[in-house]
Amino acid sequence: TTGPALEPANPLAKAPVGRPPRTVDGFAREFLRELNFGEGVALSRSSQNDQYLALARTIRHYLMADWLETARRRREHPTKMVGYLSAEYLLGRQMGNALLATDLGAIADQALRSLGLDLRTLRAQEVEPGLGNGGLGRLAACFVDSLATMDVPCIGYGIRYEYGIFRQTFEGGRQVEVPDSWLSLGGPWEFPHPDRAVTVGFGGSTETFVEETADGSGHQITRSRWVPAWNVLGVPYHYMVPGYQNGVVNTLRLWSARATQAFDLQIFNSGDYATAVRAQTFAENISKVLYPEDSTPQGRELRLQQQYFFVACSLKDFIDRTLEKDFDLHRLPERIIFQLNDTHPVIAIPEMMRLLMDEHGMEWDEAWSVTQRCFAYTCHTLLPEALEVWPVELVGRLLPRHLEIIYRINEEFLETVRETFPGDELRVRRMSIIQDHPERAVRMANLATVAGVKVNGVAELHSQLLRDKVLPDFSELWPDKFTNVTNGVTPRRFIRLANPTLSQLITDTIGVGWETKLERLESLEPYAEDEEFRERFAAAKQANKTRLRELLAVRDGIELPEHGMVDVMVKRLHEYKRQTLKLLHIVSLYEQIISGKVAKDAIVPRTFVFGAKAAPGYHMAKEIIYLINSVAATVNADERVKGVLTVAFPANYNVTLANKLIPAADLSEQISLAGKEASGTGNMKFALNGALTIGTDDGANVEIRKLVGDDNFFLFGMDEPQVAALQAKGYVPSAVYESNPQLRSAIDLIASGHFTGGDRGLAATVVDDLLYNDRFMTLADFQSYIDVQGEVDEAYRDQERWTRSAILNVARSGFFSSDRSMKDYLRRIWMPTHD
Ligand code: HBZ
Repeated sequence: TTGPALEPANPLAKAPVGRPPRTVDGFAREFLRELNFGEGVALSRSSQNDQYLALARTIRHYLMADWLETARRRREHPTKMVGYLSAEYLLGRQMGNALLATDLGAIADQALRSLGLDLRTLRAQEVEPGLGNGGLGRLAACFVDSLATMDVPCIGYGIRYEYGIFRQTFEGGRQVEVPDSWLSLGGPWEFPHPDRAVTVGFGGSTETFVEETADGSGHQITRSRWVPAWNVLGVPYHYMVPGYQNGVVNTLRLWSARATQAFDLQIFNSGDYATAVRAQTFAENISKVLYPEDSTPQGRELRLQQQYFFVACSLKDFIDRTLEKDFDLHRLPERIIFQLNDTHPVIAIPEMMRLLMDEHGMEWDEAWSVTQRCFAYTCHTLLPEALEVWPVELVGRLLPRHLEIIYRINEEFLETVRETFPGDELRVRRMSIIQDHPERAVRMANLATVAGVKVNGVAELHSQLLRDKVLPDFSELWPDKFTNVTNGVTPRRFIRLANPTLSQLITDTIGVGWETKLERLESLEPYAEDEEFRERFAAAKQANKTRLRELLAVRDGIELPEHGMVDVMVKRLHEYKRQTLKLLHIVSLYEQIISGKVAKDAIVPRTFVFGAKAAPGYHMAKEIIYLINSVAATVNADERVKGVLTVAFPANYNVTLANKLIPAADLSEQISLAGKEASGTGNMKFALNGALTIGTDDGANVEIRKLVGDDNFFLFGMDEPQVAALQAKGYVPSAVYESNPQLRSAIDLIASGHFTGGDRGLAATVVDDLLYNDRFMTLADFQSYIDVQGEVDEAYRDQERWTRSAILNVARSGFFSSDRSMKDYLRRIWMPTHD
């Protein structure tokens, strides 16, 4: 791209050459061309994977002209962009979404049929890119989808992990992790650009030198520069992010690490192969695997390497490649706002300072003024142990220049604090970017808060608690810095793709276009009183249940009953999310039936569905998984509860499975201890698919309940102030156990070894924790949960009433579109003056 602009002689080369025809024959021809000339196989000799790859490349063609066109338009009229910096993008399968975005589903279906192939079978070949852990990663994927749909210029920056989140299997009921080699059969959705690789430094030291100031005054200043000890290459891989049927395709740019020299040929020739490739292995390890811990940062060196690697590549890419040449960097905030998805990319702040000063010659004050306007920070947690801190020793060793910069930022910041609150050294210590105990470390959330234009939480309650409990000193100092943006989910993937039957019913009823104007779901509200609509709505739910039964039979060999309530709890396994509370409910129902306390037919038949991965090193979470599987096996095999209680725990819950599970749910379990779940986004997906929620007053549940109404939401448990009060008073779980016979019977049955083949030891870890620790107050909320589950049963017996409520959940949840979240980010954070 250097030198004079190329003026091609052939006018065809100026614009994207012709789009492929949107006809069945045209599509079939494109597909065959890809199979023959792209994959190099004849249809008669092709495997299903060949066909899948050729189909993916065919669909790509239809997006390509829009992609080039979007890029050209953005280059010719540069405006302020969003640089979304996220270590995770939990994208889910690409093919269905690409077909929806291009509206090619029907054409592709017929074209493949004409060749004797089946679209559904080929779609099922795709291994989803699991480049995220859970809510935070999926949120990033929803946000880039919405920005493309709203034609907002955005580049999503992240890491192209060679191995995404592990594949979960069960052996003897215990979780076993299998590496997720999602790329092994080819990555037809990515575009590698090795020629555009970026160099990133690590280690080494800094040196100071004296320089005359740029103003010609002859003054000298001392500056610092970094001499890294080793370099790594970042190779960008581009992914298309298509808007919904609007001709816009944005870019997701994920970085893959390579060694700067492939390997040392001399050493190789001398026969020491292992030494020769060591540098390569070392470098490539950086983007090898996603860390599967989603709440307790382990402070591992490789993790900091990953974080610095991807933000260094991204900032350089933006400044050197995306911005016009010779753009005055003092005006950088006019062109970019980098949104920091949690603390994972926060090292971008000192990196920006380093670039502006050491590579672009700015002085501290100018660089700081620019940097402070280029970043905004989103916090996704309330658990103090989830806030990242990096040991000073590690940062100094890996990024010595950045540590210097962080120290200076801190010095100047603490000066402000001392000026504002003279004599308050305790406050200074609390607010410092550097903590002293238990070890000297950099507090990344403090750094982000000091440098960011705005700090936001992800639901109203969360943003309030963030101000009051997590960062109170900062909100006192800078009240206007804090804001809320309630999370959202993309209706394209989570309604249209996941739930075609409901989508058809909605379109038939309120017309087209709701997918991008989700508030229009409001107009479904009167239909809650329309009997024919209710029947169709209930039939759609039933069809989704049947679809799930068929899937789980094939996928997991799980047999679900045909009728009854489908009660679903799917999310990462965490003590604060309280899967054990759900388990106690199941065990209690079971115990009451087998002991004859309750008649079998007094209970509404239910299928309980769990989906949850545990971080591989999270021992308690893995014990809970084992216990759920043990209870499932026992309950499902017991004739006394057959047809009434069924427990299903399909392995490897992921986006693909979510898309089948959520539309089939009657009841959505959102039962975290109040004050612990920042927002939740699964809760929104369920409501939008017509499930009723049983939930605590936590995260976005609060807003869901406010919108759908108390009559259409099952609230239980303590609220956050009650939790805080109980905590202060002193919570004794064993006293709750002693005083509640129903709870006692359930826990005793587990402790007796009934579900664990008579082995009491196998249940002891979970039982002992509940009785003697119970950090998340499961027992304290037990009775309330059981009582409200009784109300759920009663409501479900009246199917007409239930369906009415389910319809109102759909009609009143339009607020939870991620398009709305993006509008809020635009107005409150990214472009506050422009409305
Ligand atoms: O982010 C989740 C919150 O728990 C959830 O309440 C919220 O709805 C969602 C989106 O805002 N947080 C995560 O998913 N966090 C992670 O996955 C994570 C990953 C790596 C980490 C820390 C957290 O080092």
